[in-house]
Amino acid sequence: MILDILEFPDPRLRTIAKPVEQVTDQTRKLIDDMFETMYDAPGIGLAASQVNVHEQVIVIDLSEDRSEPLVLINPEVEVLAGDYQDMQEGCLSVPGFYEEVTRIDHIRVKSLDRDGQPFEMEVTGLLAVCIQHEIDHLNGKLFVDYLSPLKRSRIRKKLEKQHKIQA
Ligand code: QAP
Ligand code: CO
Repeated sequence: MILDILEFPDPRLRTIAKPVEQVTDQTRKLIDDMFETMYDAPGIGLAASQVNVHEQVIVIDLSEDRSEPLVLINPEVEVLAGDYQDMQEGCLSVPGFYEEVTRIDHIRVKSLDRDGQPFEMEVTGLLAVCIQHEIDHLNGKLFVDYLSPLKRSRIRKKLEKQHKIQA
């Protein structure tokens, strides 16, 4: 089932997500719907917050052919090196806007998988950026928060205008 994606500046995107207490069939249904929604968009990452479910669930697939689905439940990040990377970011909740954001390049992620089993991975590059972007969503944070207030308010005004037309 394709879910509706909340768009900036919807205040529901600012909700702090709760940890998943137990990974159940209901969690897996949410994950399946999130992948369907992300692949349909299409996008490379989606946090449950963006579909108005305020639980710590993330789906990511950086592959061209949708062959590398990655699920993160209750993710925790540890910074591994002090170096940074700048990358052009977009977001399904901020459609049509792309801006450079600076993030940590090298992290270790501890998480549960879709069966509730813990795993760890060390990541760099685009995957590291994407995981940090999605974890920000779980904390009510958006990539536009890293931009200047002027850039952010321009984006907000343009999207608000579009939302009025669509309404
Ligand atoms: C987050 O973003 C990300 O504006 C995932 O019109 C992005 O999947 C992490 C999308 C870049 C790292 C680098 C955006 C689709 C998809 C749009 C996405 C749009 C249609 C964004
Ligand atoms: Co996003």
